[in-house]
Amino acid sequence: MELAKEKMLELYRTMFKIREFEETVAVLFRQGKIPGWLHCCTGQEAVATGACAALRKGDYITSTHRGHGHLIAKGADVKKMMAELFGKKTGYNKGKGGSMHIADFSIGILGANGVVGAGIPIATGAGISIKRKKEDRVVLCFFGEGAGNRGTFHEGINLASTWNLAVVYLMENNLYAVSTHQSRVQKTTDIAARAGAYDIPGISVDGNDVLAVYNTVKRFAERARRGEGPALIECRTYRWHGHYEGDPLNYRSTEELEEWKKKDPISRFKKVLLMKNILSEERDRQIKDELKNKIAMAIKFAEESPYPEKEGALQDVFCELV
Ligand SMILES: Cc1ncc(C[n+]2csc(CCOP(=O)(O)OP(=O)(O)O)c2C)c(N)n1
Repeated sequence: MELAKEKMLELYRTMFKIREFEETVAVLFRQGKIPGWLHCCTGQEAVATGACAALRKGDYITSTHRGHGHLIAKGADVKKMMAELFGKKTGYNKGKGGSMHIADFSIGILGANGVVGAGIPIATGAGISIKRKKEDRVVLCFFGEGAGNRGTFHEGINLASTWNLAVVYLMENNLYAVSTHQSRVQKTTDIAARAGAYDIPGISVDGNDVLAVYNTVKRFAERARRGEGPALIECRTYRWHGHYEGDPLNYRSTEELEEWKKKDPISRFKKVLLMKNILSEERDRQIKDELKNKIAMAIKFAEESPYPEKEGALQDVFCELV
């Protein structure tokens, strides 16, 4: 189905916003302004963007350690994200959680997650809550191909299939789990075939094609919303940066990276938009300037925000039992 012009432009804007966020925080990290660890998703923007655009505001997502793109695409506030990355009090977790622990329940973001594969049972659990409360929502569960080899993948999907839960499991296959190529830990390359073990639909799509991701997620999210149960989608993509910022990257070749850069999801989609006269070079510049400005404002906000007081270090850590 052909999307409306505004929706197409929105996809383009979101992908660029993610790219700008990631490229900027990578520099800030090298400058020592962001503490801790940083896992960027540059190159994978089409997955987060296409998938979240296929959801409704009330739908849930679960994310990963490489979650900035998922959060931005689901509508997170980049100012609060940036402040969190800086460790500032105005951040999503008052600066005490950092990049891998951002959540915003008000817009269905059930959390990034530093534990690989841990979002899968959370998504299944959210699916159970939707079913019990008879709500009109679906859950979209993002995880990497590394996580797909954990027990949580099989346990989570098995239960969702048996109980017919409204969860779409989306594997972002960027080929590497830290430095380990998928082929070293997994014989099959046909991830979608695993869905057969749970008697649910499984499909692999080009994860650098935002429209392919959008259409596929839309189809299976609507199917789940109708009560027809979960699905497994594999999106094939590639991360341009290292596993973490500072990764020596001695496990893959620059030729491989260059090949994937030719499939850049943003410039590919720009060509489509230009061809359809939805975008002009001038409008493209305007969009990029607006979004660069938005990210620059987020940095200003983060830089000008205070650090949390040391007296509050143990607040929000343990929950009060009533
Ligand atoms: C349970 C667990 N095991 C190991 C780690 C260390 N670790 C962090 S990220 C990662 C690789 C994850 O790969 P994948 O799921 O493919 O996601 P990607 O990094 O490619 O986005 C590993 C092993 C962890 N955080 N949690």
